[in-house]
Amino acid sequence: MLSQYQQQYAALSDVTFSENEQGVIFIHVASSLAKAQLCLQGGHVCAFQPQGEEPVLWMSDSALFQQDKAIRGGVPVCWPWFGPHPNGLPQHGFVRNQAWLLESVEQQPDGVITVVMGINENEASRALWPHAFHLQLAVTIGSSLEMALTCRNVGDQVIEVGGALHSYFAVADIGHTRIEGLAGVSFDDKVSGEKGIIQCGDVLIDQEVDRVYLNTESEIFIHDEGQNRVIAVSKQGSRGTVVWNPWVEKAASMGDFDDEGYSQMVCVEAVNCGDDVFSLNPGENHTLTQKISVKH
Ligand code: TA6
Repeated sequence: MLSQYQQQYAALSDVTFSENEQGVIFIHVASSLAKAQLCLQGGHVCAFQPQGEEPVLWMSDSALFQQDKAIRGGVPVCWPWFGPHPNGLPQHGFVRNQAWLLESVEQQPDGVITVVMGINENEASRALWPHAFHLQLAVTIGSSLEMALTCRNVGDQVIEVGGALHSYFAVADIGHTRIEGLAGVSFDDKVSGEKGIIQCGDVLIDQEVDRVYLNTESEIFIHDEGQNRVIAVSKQGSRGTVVWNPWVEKAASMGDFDDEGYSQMVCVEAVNCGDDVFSLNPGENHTLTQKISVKH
């Protein structure tokens, strides 16, 4: 597959491909606008760095890039559900653990590059979730990063679908970071178990935080004060926003999460969960989008 992709897209000098020892294929983008790295394992955006900026996405130094393993950082795709499954199926669904196919790569005259990755039902997915689907992630790389996750019901039954773009953002220092845009929004706290708490002001993180904010379509502003920048995250097709930082103990308990990594990351996730999961009739689509940009 690697040589096929290299030949197919040889004319795009800003796009190259590589494969690691575990057979994971990476797509490297280096244009005048930004650098990015994607991989077909999990349909995963691993890195994004606009020209003149520091990296925007966080990736654990001990992340694993291998078949059947979710990647600890960047933007994992959670689908067809977010979080734990009532029947003990894999947390955050199964597509982040599977190899996707590269469907297309295009570059516009202005230098913006769009990479489309896709996955269909397969023997492994049917064993977990007996439905036919096509899932596609279109990643548009320019001075901002746009992601559009579109699922299509290609079966003959109604399916219920949730999911998330589980984005890990890089910050200089979590102690000098605040998250604006959720004031007044009700959230369920997965750490304390409390539900229906109203957010007062910006979200500050000085302990483990795992919050599901409900009924919000707000744009989020991550004030990365240590780097004098704001990471703006807007979304469509989702009414849930999750904010997560594992803090010291939970970070240390995850083998693929750097022990000190918690101090330089925060997850802000565009989510379809709870009463925001949706039913798709045969032939219907749903698209979840997010746009990530850096402002000063
Ligand atoms: O989005 C927050 C969360 O649901 C946390 O509860 C934590 O489990 C995190 O996702 C990471 O999950 P993972 O399965 O990738 O380790």
